[in-house]
Amino acid sequence: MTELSGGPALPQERRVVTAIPGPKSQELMARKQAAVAAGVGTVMPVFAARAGGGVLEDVDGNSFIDLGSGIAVTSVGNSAEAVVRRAAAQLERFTHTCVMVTPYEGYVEVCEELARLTPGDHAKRSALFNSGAEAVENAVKIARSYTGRQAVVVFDHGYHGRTNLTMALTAKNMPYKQGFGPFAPEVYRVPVAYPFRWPTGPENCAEEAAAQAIDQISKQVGAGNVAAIVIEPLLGEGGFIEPAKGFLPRIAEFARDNGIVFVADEIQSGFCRTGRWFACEDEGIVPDLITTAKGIAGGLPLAAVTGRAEIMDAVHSGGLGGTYGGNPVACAAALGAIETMRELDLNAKARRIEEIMKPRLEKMAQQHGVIGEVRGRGAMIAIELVKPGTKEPHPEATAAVARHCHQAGVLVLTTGTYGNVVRFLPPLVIGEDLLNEGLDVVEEALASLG
Ligand code: PLZ
Repeated sequence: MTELSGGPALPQERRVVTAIPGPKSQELMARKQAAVAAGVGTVMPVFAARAGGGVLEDVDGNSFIDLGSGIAVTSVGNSAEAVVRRAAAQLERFTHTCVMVTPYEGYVEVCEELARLTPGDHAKRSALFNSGAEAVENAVKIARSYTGRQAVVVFDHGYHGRTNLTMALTAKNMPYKQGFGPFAPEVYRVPVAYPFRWPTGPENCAEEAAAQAIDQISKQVGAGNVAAIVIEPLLGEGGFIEPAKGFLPRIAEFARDNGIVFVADEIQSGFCRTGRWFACEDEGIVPDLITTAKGIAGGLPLAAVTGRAEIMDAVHSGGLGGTYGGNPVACAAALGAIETMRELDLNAKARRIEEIMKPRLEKMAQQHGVIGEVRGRGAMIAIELVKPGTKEPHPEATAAVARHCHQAGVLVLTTGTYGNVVRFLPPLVIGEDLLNEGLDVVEEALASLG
């Protein structure tokens, strides 16, 4: 396990030594309430002290099995050796110049890696930013500049960020949009192929959803007005929805036929998370533009837009930028994260995690009617909870399962438009024993629902 964890030599164990939250966390939480804006919520009320490999230790000495990776970020583990080594070396050399003032090699190296790793062997260019939302915004800017068109098409259950434009692109109102409008115009939402909830059943889902989406785009927006179609190949915040097979290729084909820039938002699903460098590879999709963030830099803030050279280069010089985009320390960390992914073959590790998790969760689904569906790929796996015998979402049971896990020393996250999905995003370097122990606790949590 230690050979995989890379991070600080933290005991790779679950250990609950106080009530959750413990006294030190409670004290800090009181300070948080007095100093931090109420809008900045918290999933689990404990404060972090250290993290590495598959665990997160809190300030009271509790050690949690990490099945969240800070929302799919620390795929290489927290403070992974190569990330720390490279970032620390860069910190000593210089912390910032601003790439628009004085460029540096690390920025170029990250863009070279992105050209190698993203799907397609066409000429590519990249631009780096600080957050996923910023990358998505820039993908839209680039697509508009290239096409000379304005409309952007997104999908039911999609999530793309919290800035003004990306709030418009995001489907779910609470908590992301409520009270924050007006939103950016020229954004159109169409159906996505969500097999579990498709009215006529999963068999017809891909074909019918694609037909509806294409019909709406053609009739309501006009294909010739659309600059970009933006989609997550595996939808994250919407509930780990895998669009029915065939849907994505059909939409990509429609985009190609109509001169629309096809943007894959792989901010959550990218960089080995689903057992491939990018989730869209599973259906052989080559996006025109791809947005990445989260897993790319082992925990430091970095995001990118990568795509066809002719599209990326359509923007005038000076049209893309930002003071911190592609910060040198974040770039060094990204090179360390990518090195770790290659060296430890984290794609294989993600597939192995699926092999362990899926059969166990399927078995739990047979025993507990509350699990409506087990889905996902690689280390991006979820259970959708329903009122047993129905497809009615069960957010209360979902919250109860998460709470039980937290109290027992397992960090899990929930997700979904209906708040009824428990999602698992372990660091890809997690030890198998630890992962299995985490699943034991999930099983106890389900059993405790009665
Ligand atoms: N696109 C597909 O998953 C971020 C959101 C957490 P940022 N997902 C986690 C929260 O509640 O704010 C995400 C994503 C996809 C874009 C984003 C946005 O990335 O780095 O959070 O801006």
